[in-house]
Amino acid sequence: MKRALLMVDIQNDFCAGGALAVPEGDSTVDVANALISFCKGRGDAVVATQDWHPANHGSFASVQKTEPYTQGKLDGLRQTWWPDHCVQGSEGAQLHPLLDAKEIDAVFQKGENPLIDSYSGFFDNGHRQKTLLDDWLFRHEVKQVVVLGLATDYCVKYTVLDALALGYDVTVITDGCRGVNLHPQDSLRAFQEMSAAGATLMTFADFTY
Ligand code: VGL
Ligand code: ZN
Repeated sequence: MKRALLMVDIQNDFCAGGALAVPEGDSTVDVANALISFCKGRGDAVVATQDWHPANHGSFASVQKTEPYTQGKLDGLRQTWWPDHCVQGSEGAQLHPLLDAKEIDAVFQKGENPLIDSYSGFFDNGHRQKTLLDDWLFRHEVKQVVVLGLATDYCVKYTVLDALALGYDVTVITDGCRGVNLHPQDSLRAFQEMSAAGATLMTFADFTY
């Protein structure tokens, strides 16, 4: 079965010193690099997503003139207002410099539409528009995706749920993920939701055993 490693949003703004720093976000990089090496050695594809917002993105608290980490509605959907992050072309939007980027076969950007947020690598939050990720995986005959990255409770979760709904076999590398945890149990609950929807949860050690 053809497999792809799918690394979600391992970008400067979600790591230490970034605009939307996820606690211990950097610790995903070592796991990602070890998995890249393991998966490449087995002939798997390696792909990544990249949060890629215009400066006027509607999910930014600054655009809504409100406080970051509060909530409202964007395009009829519940929305958390975020600090400005992953602005197209900025340093913060770049993949983490220690990520072994030369091994990545394709990067899929998301979140370009200022009117709607896009947590999943496959669709925007309203499932109105699709990225090129599903088509790419189909063309490369990928049936199984192995997911890790940032953030467990947002982009990893929605990417995994969409992958399952699209019919992929999904494994989540739990120790390769970190969450925002606006509420303390959010990452735990996200892992439970992914598992209940059909994802296999494994540590890096289990996966590479
Ligand atoms: C993400 C919040 C806003 C993520 C992206 O990558 O999980 N979270 N944009
Ligand atoms: Zn974002």
